[in-house]
Amino acid sequence: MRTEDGRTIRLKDYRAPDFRVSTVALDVVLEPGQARVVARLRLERGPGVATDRALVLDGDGLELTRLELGGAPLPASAYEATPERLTIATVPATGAFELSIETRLKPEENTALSGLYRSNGIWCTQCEAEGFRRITYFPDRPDVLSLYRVRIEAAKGEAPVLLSNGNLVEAGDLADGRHFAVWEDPFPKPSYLFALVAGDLERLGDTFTTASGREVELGIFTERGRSAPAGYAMDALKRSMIWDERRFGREYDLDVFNIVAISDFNMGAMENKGLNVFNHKYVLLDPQTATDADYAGVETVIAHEYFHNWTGNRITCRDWFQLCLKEGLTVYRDQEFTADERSRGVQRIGAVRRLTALQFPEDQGPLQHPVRPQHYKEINNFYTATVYDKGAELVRMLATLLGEDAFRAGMDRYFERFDGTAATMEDFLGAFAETSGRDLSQFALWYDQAGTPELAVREAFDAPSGTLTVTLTQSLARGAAGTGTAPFHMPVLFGLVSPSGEDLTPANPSGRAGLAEVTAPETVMRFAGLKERPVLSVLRDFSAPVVLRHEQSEADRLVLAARDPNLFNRWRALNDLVGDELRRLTGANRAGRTAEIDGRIAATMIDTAGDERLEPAFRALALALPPESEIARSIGRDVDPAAIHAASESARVAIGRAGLATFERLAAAPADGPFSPDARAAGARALSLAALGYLSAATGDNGPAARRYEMAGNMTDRFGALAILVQRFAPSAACEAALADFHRRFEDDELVMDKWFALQAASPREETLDRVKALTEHRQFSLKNPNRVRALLGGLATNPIAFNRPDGAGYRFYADRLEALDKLNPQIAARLATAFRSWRTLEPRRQSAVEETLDALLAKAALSIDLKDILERTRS
Ligand code: B3K
Ligand code: ZN
Repeated sequence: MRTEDGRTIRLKDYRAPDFRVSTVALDVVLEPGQARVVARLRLERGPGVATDRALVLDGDGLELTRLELGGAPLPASAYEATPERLTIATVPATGAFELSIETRLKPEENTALSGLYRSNGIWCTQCEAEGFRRITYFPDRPDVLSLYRVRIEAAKGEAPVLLSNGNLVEAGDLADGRHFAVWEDPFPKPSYLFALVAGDLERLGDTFTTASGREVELGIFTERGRSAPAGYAMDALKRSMIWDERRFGREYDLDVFNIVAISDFNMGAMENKGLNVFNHKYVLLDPQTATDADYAGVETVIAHEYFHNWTGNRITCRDWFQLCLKEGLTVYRDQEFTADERSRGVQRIGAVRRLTALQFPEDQGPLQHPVRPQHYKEINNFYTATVYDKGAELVRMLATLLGEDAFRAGMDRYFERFDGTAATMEDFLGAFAETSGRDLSQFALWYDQAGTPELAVREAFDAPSGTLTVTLTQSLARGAAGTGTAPFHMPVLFGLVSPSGEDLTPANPSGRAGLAEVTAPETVMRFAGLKERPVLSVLRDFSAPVVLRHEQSEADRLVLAARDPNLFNRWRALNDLVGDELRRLTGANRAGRTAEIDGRIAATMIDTAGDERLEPAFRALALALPPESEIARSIGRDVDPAAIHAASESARVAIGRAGLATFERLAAAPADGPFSPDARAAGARALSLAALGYLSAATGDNGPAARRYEMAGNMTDRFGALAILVQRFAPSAACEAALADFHRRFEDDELVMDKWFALQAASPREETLDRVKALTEHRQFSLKNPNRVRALLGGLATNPIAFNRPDGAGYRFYADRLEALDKLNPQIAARLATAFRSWRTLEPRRQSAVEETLDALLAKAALSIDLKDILERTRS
């Protein structure tokens, strides 16, 4: 673990690499307890680099066992090797030269899961962002692109399958039951896209013919006996391949595309060229063990990693500051895929819920940073909601501003011009500026100015002349990142709606109807010739990532909630109405008063849920209360999470009572038939479970949920019912019985056990903390498995009551486990530590409890750079 005080790396200090590496020949010998790696690099000094500049290669925890320059061993006096760096003072001034480096690794002891490690007996690698330097010394930066040839050798019994990037060019048996395989990747790539997998794996195979007639062998590799549940992932892969051809004209480029499912993995998946490595959570599914949300997650992640083949791999990033170039763009692409494959409106609502729940608090707190950060200490801490999700919003805004055809033309230009290179945000935006002829310099501010802008909307209607005047005012407060506050160029989609739901949006002679391009601090729009005052539906589809301040009457919002032709805004009107109510109820709650949710709002929710003309998934979303964390963020100061939780609960009970008949009807399980994971069937299940939740709240009777649990024919229903029992009826005999039954049924399935751990950790009671403590001692809990850690500790962190106990016990316990985790896996520890990011908005007692906890943890001697970086920024 690196604990040396991290240097700050700055975008403005970027310099082209001193040395290029044209080819890499890796020879990896896997043996019990160790791996030997020989890397033969063909290097050349970059143009204009001083001829006496030493060769400095990155390392991380490496042990050098042999070094040759130009085929001859180097004397110890000619170089300096530390675990972190290899420095060779004198290398040829001109021309190419060869360096051969031998290192010895201990994959079994690698609990950080970065570099080469072993998971359940399977050797695998994770190199993004800086894991390759844990395998061999290398200029480990994304702008060094090389051709790789990889030879892997292992015992055939232990590792019958040997995989790396590209195409298989040679394989054969060796003495002593060993064998080897050689893989060659014809596309130059940065070291972070290197991958190797070796183990006793089972293969699910298929083929795909690209638009130009190329045959591609598809393989999904899993642990023995688990390839059947990879069928849906394979189907999602083929759909992704067709979609990228049709929508973006992008074909796959190698003869093989392999995916490997691994049980210990730091994130969702990794887009290594031709050899994606996945957390098995995003590959393995069957109706008895996976929920509809799991199916949707697999589809998204499979698509996302596949789409990286063009946005990330064929065109990569010049430096890690440009991370959004591949991540924001690829998230945008996977969102569009989901919108086309499922439902555009429902997809958009889900994406915006995610953005406001995860990115807004980051953008509005101490961990704030621009979509393109300007400095970092540990790059792994910048794989954030801001880079990914806000990054995707920026691409979406570009598409909205330019329109579909001009956006596609810009993408085509980008692919054409930068294929095979390591590019920047300027390169990307430049392609669009060129093809559209538009000036995107103000738009580019979105990448460098941190924070969520506010968009204030004022309306004035002059009845005699029938004129509506709308004033849009944008502003941006300077936040933790201290970046600029100049006005942005943003697309604001809008519409005018008659009280009966008719679309009155006037045609726009100078542009697209319903699109306002806001560039100034204040923009005024006038709509004349209106017979009556229309209802303004603004920021349709959430066309810009802003906090909207629209003083709109409840009556107007109720019109939009019931009738806006724009499905997204219909949802948002309802969601905002409910959000305002939850804030009001929270205030009343803290003042010791009782208050009830407005009956008209509850009625609109219930009517929407019962409206058969709407798709079930949308009706289910209409029933979802705004997340409590979202209410906390919008309150912004002196937050009492327990009061917000109580407000949500009382609203749920009141809505449940008001809509009892509707909820009884909807909660009846959807008709039995063969299970289908498609969006429509999933939407129907979601609606019925949401209704069951309200029914249970209204009646206080656990019977219906307990029965749904027992009768469930699939995991969505079973888990949905169990969640109601654990969230609403714990502690109770019914709840304990269901939890025990669930454990009995699924104890051998790791992925289902994650659900079991997560659910218990999320039960909103103070005593849950003791339960979580006990579960950390459970024989099936381990700090070494990221999924299990995320389930139990991550589950606790989202628990409004147990985590935020006023006595601070939740924070202290959490910090204690972070410290232990940090010794094994700094990346996961740092990620979990972001749970404290909104601490300054808490009421004083909890705030000082967090402060003490952070200070105590920061005072510990041996924290990783990763964890320390998050804690320091959070505390600042
Ligand atoms: N590119 C990887 C994430 C790597 C994270 C490194 N800490 C997965 C993805 O975004 O597709
Ligand atoms: Zn990605």
